Amino acid sequence: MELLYTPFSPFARKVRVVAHEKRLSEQIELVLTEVGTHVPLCTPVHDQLAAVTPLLKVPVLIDGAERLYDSRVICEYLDGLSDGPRMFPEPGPRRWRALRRQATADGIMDAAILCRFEQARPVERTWDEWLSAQTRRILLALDTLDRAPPSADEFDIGAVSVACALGYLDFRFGYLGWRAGRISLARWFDALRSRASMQETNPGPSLPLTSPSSSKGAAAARRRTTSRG
Ligand SMILES: N[C@@H](CCC(=O)N[C@@H](CS)C(=O)NCC(=O)O)C(=O)O
Repeated sequence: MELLYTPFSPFARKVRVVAHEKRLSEQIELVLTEVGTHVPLCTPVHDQLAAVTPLLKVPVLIDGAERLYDSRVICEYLDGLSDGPRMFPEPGPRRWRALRRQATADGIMDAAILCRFEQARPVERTWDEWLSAQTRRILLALDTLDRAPPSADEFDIGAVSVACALGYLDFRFGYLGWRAGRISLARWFDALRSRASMQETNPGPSLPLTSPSSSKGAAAARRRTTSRG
Protein backbone atom coordinates (compact mmCIF):
# COMPACT_ATOMS: atom_id res chain seq x y z
CA MET A 1 0.00 0.00 0.00
CA GLU A 2 1.07 3.60 -0.58
CA LEU A 3 0.07 6.52 1.61
CA LEU A 4 0.28 9.95 -0.01
CA TYR A 5 1.06 12.27 2.86
CA THR A 6 2.90 15.30 4.16
CA PRO A 7 4.94 14.91 7.36
CA PHE A 8 3.10 17.60 9.33
CA SER A 9 -0.45 16.84 8.19
CA PRO A 10 -2.56 15.95 11.26
CA PHE A 11 -4.99 14.06 9.01
CA ALA A 12 -2.18 11.92 7.62
CA ARG A 13 -0.97 11.42 11.19
CA LYS A 14 -4.36 9.93 12.11
CA VAL A 15 -3.86 7.33 9.40
CA ARG A 16 -0.28 6.64 10.46
CA VAL A 17 -1.29 6.20 14.11
CA VAL A 18 -4.08 3.80 13.15
CA ALA A 19 -1.70 1.89 10.85
CA HIS A 20 0.75 1.57 13.74
CA GLU A 21 -1.92 0.43 16.19
CA LYS A 22 -3.15 -2.14 13.67
CA ARG A 23 0.44 -3.31 13.07
CA LEU A 24 0.19 -2.42 9.39
CA SER A 25 2.88 0.26 9.19
CA GLU A 26 5.40 -2.01 7.54
CA GLN A 27 2.99 -2.72 4.71
CA ILE A 28 2.57 0.98 3.93
CA GLU A 29 5.04 3.01 1.90
CA LEU A 30 4.92 6.72 2.76
CA VAL A 31 4.94 8.88 -0.36
CA LEU A 32 5.78 12.52 0.29
CA THR A 33 3.30 14.63 -1.68
CA GLU A 34 3.19 18.34 -2.47
CA VAL A 35 -0.07 20.08 -1.56
CA GLY A 36 -1.09 23.52 -0.40
CA THR A 37 -1.46 27.08 -1.44
CA HIS A 38 2.10 27.44 -2.67
CA VAL A 39 1.59 24.81 -5.39
CA PRO A 40 -0.08 26.56 -8.33
CA LEU A 41 -3.18 24.80 -9.64
CA CYS A 42 -2.90 22.99 -12.98
CA THR A 43 0.73 21.96 -12.51
CA PRO A 44 2.04 18.43 -13.05
CA VAL A 45 2.12 18.09 -9.23
CA HIS A 46 -1.61 18.72 -9.02
CA ASP A 47 -2.27 16.53 -12.04
CA GLN A 48 -0.65 13.59 -10.24
CA LEU A 49 -2.75 14.18 -7.15
CA ALA A 50 -5.89 14.76 -9.24
CA ALA A 51 -5.42 11.31 -10.73
CA VAL A 52 -6.14 9.81 -7.31
CA THR A 53 -8.33 12.41 -5.59
CA PRO A 54 -10.46 15.23 -7.02
CA LEU A 55 -10.11 17.05 -3.69
CA LEU A 56 -6.33 17.55 -4.14
CA LYS A 57 -5.68 16.83 -0.48
CA VAL A 58 -3.71 14.29 1.51
CA PRO A 59 -3.96 11.69 2.91
CA VAL A 60 -4.74 9.26 0.10
CA LEU A 61 -4.23 5.50 0.41
CA ILE A 62 -3.55 3.42 -2.69
CA ASP A 63 -4.04 -0.29 -2.27
CA GLY A 64 -4.02 -2.10 -5.61
CA ALA A 65 -7.03 -0.76 -7.49
CA GLU A 66 -8.38 1.06 -4.41
CA ARG A 67 -7.90 4.83 -4.18
CA LEU A 68 -9.09 5.86 -0.75
CA TYR A 69 -9.56 9.31 0.78
CA ASP A 70 -10.14 11.00 3.21
CA SER A 71 -8.58 10.15 6.61
CA ARG A 72 -11.91 8.86 8.00
CA VAL A 73 -12.36 6.43 5.14
CA ILE A 74 -8.73 5.29 5.17
CA CYS A 75 -8.75 4.69 8.93
CA GLU A 76 -11.90 2.58 8.71
CA TYR A 77 -10.41 0.66 5.77
CA LEU A 78 -7.24 -0.10 7.74
CA ASP A 79 -9.33 -1.11 10.75
CA GLY A 80 -10.87 -3.89 8.66
CA LEU A 81 -7.53 -5.15 7.35
CA SER A 82 -6.02 -6.64 10.47
CA ASP A 83 -6.90 -8.11 13.83
CA GLY A 84 -5.14 -5.41 15.81
CA PRO A 85 -7.13 -3.44 18.41
CA ARG A 86 -10.52 -2.30 17.09
CA MET A 87 -10.51 1.39 16.13
CA PHE A 88 -14.16 1.72 15.05
CA PRO A 89 -16.41 0.20 17.73
CA GLU A 90 -19.56 -1.73 16.79
CA PRO A 91 -22.78 0.33 16.48
CA GLY A 92 -23.85 1.49 19.91
CA PRO A 93 -23.09 4.34 22.31
CA ARG A 94 -19.36 3.67 22.25
CA ARG A 95 -19.23 3.97 18.46
CA TRP A 96 -21.24 7.21 18.33
CA ARG A 97 -19.05 8.66 21.06
CA ALA A 98 -15.93 7.76 19.05
CA LEU A 99 -17.33 9.16 15.80
CA ARG A 100 -18.50 12.35 17.47
CA ARG A 101 -15.04 12.84 18.95
CA GLN A 102 -13.52 12.22 15.53
CA ALA A 103 -15.83 14.84 14.01
CA THR A 104 -14.94 17.34 16.75
CA ALA A 105 -11.20 16.73 16.36
CA ASP A 106 -11.36 16.86 12.55
CA GLY A 107 -13.21 20.16 12.91
CA ILE A 108 -10.36 21.52 15.03
CA MET A 109 -7.85 20.44 12.39
CA ASP A 110 -9.92 21.91 9.53
CA ALA A 111 -10.20 25.24 11.35
CA ALA A 112 -6.49 25.21 12.23
CA ILE A 113 -5.51 24.57 8.62
CA LEU A 114 -7.79 27.38 7.43
CA CYS A 115 -5.95 29.63 9.90
CA ARG A 116 -2.61 28.52 8.46
CA PHE A 117 -3.69 29.37 4.93
CA GLU A 118 -5.01 32.74 6.09
CA GLN A 119 -1.74 33.46 7.90
CA ALA A 120 0.12 32.69 4.67
CA ARG A 121 -1.49 35.65 2.89
CA PRO A 122 0.22 39.03 2.58
CA VAL A 123 -0.45 41.06 5.77
CA GLU A 124 -2.68 43.58 4.00
CA ARG A 125 -4.96 40.82 2.73
CA THR A 126 -5.32 38.92 5.99
CA TRP A 127 -8.92 38.75 7.20
CA ASP A 128 -8.66 39.04 10.98
CA GLU A 129 -12.38 38.38 11.65
CA TRP A 130 -12.10 35.14 9.71
CA LEU A 131 -9.08 34.09 11.76
CA SER A 132 -10.95 34.94 14.98
CA ALA A 133 -13.98 32.92 13.88
CA GLN A 134 -11.84 29.86 13.14
CA THR A 135 -10.02 30.26 16.46
CA ARG A 136 -13.35 30.48 18.31
CA ARG A 137 -14.40 27.22 16.67
CA ILE A 138 -11.16 25.56 17.86
CA LEU A 139 -11.60 26.82 21.43
CA LEU A 140 -15.26 25.78 21.66
CA ALA A 141 -14.40 22.31 20.38
CA LEU A 142 -11.59 22.03 22.93
CA ASP A 143 -14.03 22.97 25.72
CA THR A 144 -16.40 20.25 24.53
CA LEU A 145 -13.61 17.66 24.55
CA ASP A 146 -12.40 18.80 27.97
CA ARG A 147 -15.85 18.16 29.47
CA ALA A 148 -15.62 14.47 28.47
CA PRO A 149 -12.15 13.36 27.31
CA PRO A 150 -11.72 9.74 26.22
CA SER A 151 -11.18 7.31 29.09
CA ALA A 152 -7.91 5.41 29.50
CA ASP A 153 -9.36 2.28 27.86
CA GLU A 154 -10.77 4.14 24.84
CA PHE A 155 -7.95 4.33 22.31
CA ASP A 156 -10.29 4.21 19.35
CA ILE A 157 -10.70 6.47 16.31
CA GLY A 158 -12.15 9.23 18.49
CA ALA A 159 -9.14 9.23 20.80
CA VAL A 160 -6.67 8.99 17.88
CA SER A 161 -8.29 11.98 16.18
CA VAL A 162 -8.32 14.07 19.35
CA ALA A 163 -4.67 13.20 20.02
CA CYS A 164 -3.66 14.23 16.49
CA ALA A 165 -5.61 17.50 16.74
CA LEU A 166 -3.96 18.38 20.07
CA GLY A 167 -0.54 17.38 18.73
CA TYR A 168 -1.09 19.72 15.79
CA LEU A 169 -2.11 22.59 18.08
CA ASP A 170 1.06 22.03 20.12
CA PHE A 171 3.14 21.95 16.94
CA ARG A 172 1.71 24.94 15.08
CA PHE A 173 -0.46 26.89 17.52
CA GLY A 174 1.50 26.91 20.77
CA TYR A 175 0.53 30.55 21.23
CA LEU A 176 -3.10 29.48 21.82
CA GLY A 177 -2.10 27.83 25.13
CA TRP A 178 -4.95 25.35 24.75
CA ARG A 179 -4.14 23.59 28.05
CA ALA A 180 -5.09 26.61 30.16
CA GLY A 181 -8.36 25.85 31.95
CA ARG A 182 -8.65 22.44 30.26
CA ILE A 183 -7.01 20.25 32.87
CA SER A 184 -8.85 17.01 32.06
CA LEU A 185 -7.99 17.14 28.37
CA ALA A 186 -4.39 18.18 29.05
CA ARG A 187 -3.92 15.30 31.54
CA TRP A 188 -5.40 12.80 29.13
CA PHE A 189 -3.17 14.00 26.28
CA ASP A 190 0.00 14.14 28.33
CA ALA A 191 -0.56 10.55 29.53
CA LEU A 192 -1.04 9.36 25.98
CA ARG A 193 1.84 11.07 24.24
CA SER A 194 4.32 8.36 25.25
CA ARG A 195 2.36 5.73 23.32
CA ALA A 196 4.57 4.20 20.60
CA SER A 197 2.18 5.12 17.75
CA MET A 198 2.18 8.75 18.91
CA GLN A 199 5.95 8.88 19.39
CA GLU A 200 6.70 7.40 15.98
CA THR A 201 4.44 9.86 14.16
CA ASN A 202 5.50 12.92 16.14
CA PRO A 203 6.16 15.78 13.69
CA GLY A 204 9.15 16.94 15.74
CA PRO A 205 9.81 19.80 18.13
CA SER A 206 7.07 22.42 18.45
CA LEU A 207 7.53 25.68 16.63
CA PRO A 208 8.06 28.78 18.81
CA LEU A 209 5.08 30.14 20.72
CA THR A 210 4.24 33.17 18.61
CA SER A 211 0.86 34.79 18.14
CA PRO A 212 0.09 35.85 14.57
CA SER A 213 -2.20 38.56 15.96
CA SER A 214 0.80 40.78 16.68
CA SER A 215 2.46 42.12 13.56
CA LYS A 216 5.83 40.67 14.58
CA GLY A 217 4.14 37.35 15.29
CA ALA A 218 2.34 37.48 11.98
CA ALA A 219 5.58 37.98 10.11
CA ALA A 220 7.19 35.11 12.02
CA ALA A 221 4.19 32.86 11.44
CA ARG A 222 4.31 33.64 7.72
CA ARG A 223 8.02 32.93 7.52
CA ARG A 224 7.36 29.56 9.10
CA THR A 225 4.46 28.76 6.78
CA THR A 226 5.17 25.84 4.50
CA SER A 227 2.99 23.66 2.37
CA ARG A 228 3.10 20.78 4.75
CA GLY A 229 0.12 21.32 6.99
N1 LIG B 1 -11.16 15.83 5.53
C1 LIG B 1 -9.84 15.54 5.01
C2 LIG B 1 -8.94 16.76 5.23
C3 LIG B 1 -7.57 16.58 4.55
C4 LIG B 1 -6.78 17.89 4.53
O1 LIG B 1 -7.28 18.99 4.82
N2 LIG B 1 -5.51 17.77 4.15
C5 LIG B 1 -4.64 18.93 4.03
C6 LIG B 1 -3.28 18.63 4.64
S1 LIG B 1 -3.38 18.58 6.38
C7 LIG B 1 -4.40 19.20 2.55
O2 LIG B 1 -4.04 18.30 1.82
N3 LIG B 1 -4.58 20.45 2.11
C8 LIG B 1 -4.26 20.85 0.78
C9 LIG B 1 -5.13 21.97 0.29
O3 LIG B 1 -6.15 22.30 0.96
O4 LIG B 1 -4.79 22.52 -0.76
C10 LIG B 1 -9.29 14.28 5.69
O5 LIG B 1 -9.84 13.87 6.73
O6 LIG B 1 -8.36 13.64 5.16
